[in-house]
Amino acid sequence: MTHRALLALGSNLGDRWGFLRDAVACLPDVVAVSNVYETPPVGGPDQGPYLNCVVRLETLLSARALLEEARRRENEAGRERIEHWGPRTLDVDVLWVDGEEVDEPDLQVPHPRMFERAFVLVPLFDVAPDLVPDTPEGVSDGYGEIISRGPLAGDVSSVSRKTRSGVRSGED
Ligand code: GSY
Repeated sequence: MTHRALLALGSNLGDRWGFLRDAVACLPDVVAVSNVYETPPVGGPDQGPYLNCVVRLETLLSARALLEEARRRENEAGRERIEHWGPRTLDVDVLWVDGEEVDEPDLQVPHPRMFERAFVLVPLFDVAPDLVPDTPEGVSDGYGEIISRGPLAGDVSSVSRKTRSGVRSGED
């Protein structure tokens, strides 16, 4: 039996749209892709804004196997691990796997900060609204602002989606 898994993607270096698109195209078992949001950077040095989205998978893969997929996608994007929380071409985090909990040094699922980050919760709501609390607490990175600014026009999935009115053009 397959199970649902959620992965968060972010990019704030180089061809942000291209890195997200390539990663989504190469990830296995993707069944839904959120809108893309431009979000202020959280933590780390002074750096540019991120593009963030969340993908939903229906998969047989475990959280550990999904982490390996995530690392492969990051390496393909030329990700360099120079500075903790520093700018990056691509970040792929395993947020959630239905029925699985992991607490190991290199992998915690559910992701320990997923409910504190507006850049995760807003796109997560697009593809798995049941996982988003009605009134998220302890979110400090501009939840209301990201929602009111809305998603960017543009799509990182190969499945075309109609551009909705009121969305900003966000192509770099
Ligand atoms: O934890 C993922 C990488 N990351 C992000 C991100 O994806 N979006 C925003 N807005 N800030 C971030 N800071 C880090 S580190």
